[in-house]
Amino acid sequence: MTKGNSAKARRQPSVLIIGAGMTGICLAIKLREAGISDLLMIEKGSSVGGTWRENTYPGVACDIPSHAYTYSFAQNPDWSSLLAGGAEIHAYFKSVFEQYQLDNCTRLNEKVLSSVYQEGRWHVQTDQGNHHTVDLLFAASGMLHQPVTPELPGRAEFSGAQFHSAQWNHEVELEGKRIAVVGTGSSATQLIPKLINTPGTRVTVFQRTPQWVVKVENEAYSAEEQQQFRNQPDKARKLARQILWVYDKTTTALTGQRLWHRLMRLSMAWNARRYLNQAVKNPELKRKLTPDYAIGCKRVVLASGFYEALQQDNAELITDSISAIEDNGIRTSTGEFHEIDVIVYATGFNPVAYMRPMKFLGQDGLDIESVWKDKVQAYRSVLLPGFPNFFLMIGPNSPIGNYSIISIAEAQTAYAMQLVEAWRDGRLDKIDVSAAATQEWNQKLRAKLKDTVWATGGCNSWYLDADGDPLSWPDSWQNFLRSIESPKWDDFVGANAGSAESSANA
Ligand code: NA7
Repeated sequence: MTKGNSAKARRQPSVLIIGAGMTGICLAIKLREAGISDLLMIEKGSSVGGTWRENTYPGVACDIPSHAYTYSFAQNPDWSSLLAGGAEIHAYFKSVFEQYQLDNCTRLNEKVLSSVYQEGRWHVQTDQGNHHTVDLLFAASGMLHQPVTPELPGRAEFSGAQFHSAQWNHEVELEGKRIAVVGTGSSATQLIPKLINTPGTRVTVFQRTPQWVVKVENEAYSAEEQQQFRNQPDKARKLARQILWVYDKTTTALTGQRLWHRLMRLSMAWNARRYLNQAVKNPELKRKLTPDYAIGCKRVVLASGFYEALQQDNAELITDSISAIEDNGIRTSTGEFHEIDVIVYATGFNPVAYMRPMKFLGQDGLDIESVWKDKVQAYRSVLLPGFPNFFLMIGPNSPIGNYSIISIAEAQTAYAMQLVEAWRDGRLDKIDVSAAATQEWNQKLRAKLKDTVWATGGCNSWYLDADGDPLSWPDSWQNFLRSIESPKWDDFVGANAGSAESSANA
């Protein structure tokens, strides 16, 4: 069989991608490269770039060095510093989007309200009154996109401005204001120094749990270094590989209890404690900032100015819990009252929202809300039994500790593309895994997850679901790659891999 004939016989799918963030852009590029032209990407926001469009708080930056937070197929020699800021990263995604001319398959300011699988196709309804019927559906809506603002008593009574870190209100003038920051996660530790260094502010930080903080100086790249990256693309690639190697090793150290895992965690903890000891002299403040759980249990914070800023005269760290918000301030459990003009909730995200809250029905009316009622889980993070021809990108157990989510998205895209090709040439009539394979997969994952520091480290974090099971990948990056290197055809409903393989090779 000639290549030309084989191409003719192949099915040409219509494809819809929900979300034009980092993953959606990657998918659109790879689908087009595979010759799929009937492609639509729907984005609820007014521009592409997902989390980097949404998060505009002062100091927003990536906690993964820029050269490793770059598509492997779209290097960027121009990164300004080791850890690029949010606006620069957003500009990078927009430039890749433009470079690959994805604007002609993308609709902005349109939100998907429902996706229903009927008679072998997905029927997608949007808030603009549009209805799309497609063969293949991808949810690339990201993992941490639904901000959570705690229901603190009296929150509605507060007369000043209050907003979540991911919904920054740039209309609010901060100079000279008394600002409360609730939370001390990765977002808070980036924005707190900026607020403290804003003229005339008084910043009160409400910490529920201290963080493990590893010092990383965000050094700028010189024009000469950028020129070298431009002239020698291999130099940037090598740097990315080195960074990812370190991230892989440190992340893998969080996944087990063998001697080397524990020694490595000890060394990471020693490093973080040394920074705390060097940066914070006041014993009481040091005590408040010292974590009492294992390092890595929560996402490790990479910072260089957080401890330093907290010691400025206009900053205060409160560790008593918040009992109520009143008209003009915050009262803690000790009865102490803090007068506040602006409250910033740096309180994180719902990690299990995924493509929801849209209505999502699979085969025979199967409702995702009932499937996920007791447990949010997937098959190899990407597939959901009973929801054929659907791909959940960055689904449950996708995060690999602090590892670059771009590498993860690219690997999942490559896996999905193999399944798309199998559908196109008839090896799969529909892309659907069996419930038994999904159950078996999750049992294996859970057995491995129980040894990880996320499960055993004695903390609460967004890595954990409601049952306390980690939503992260419990092994090394290499093993993650292996797990989705190629589909295990026996796990698929009605797979005909063997005969199709032979016909394709005929
Ligand atoms: P995180 O890492 O989920 O941090 C949220 C912070 O907010 C954390 O310090 C929480 O304390 C705190 N929090 C949450 N609810 C409350 C209430 N009710 N009272 C006091 N404090 C509260 O979110 P981020 O936005 O910082 O980072 C999310 C990810 O985005 C990050 O890991 C990167 O991957 C990018 P807790 O520790 O739970 O006691």
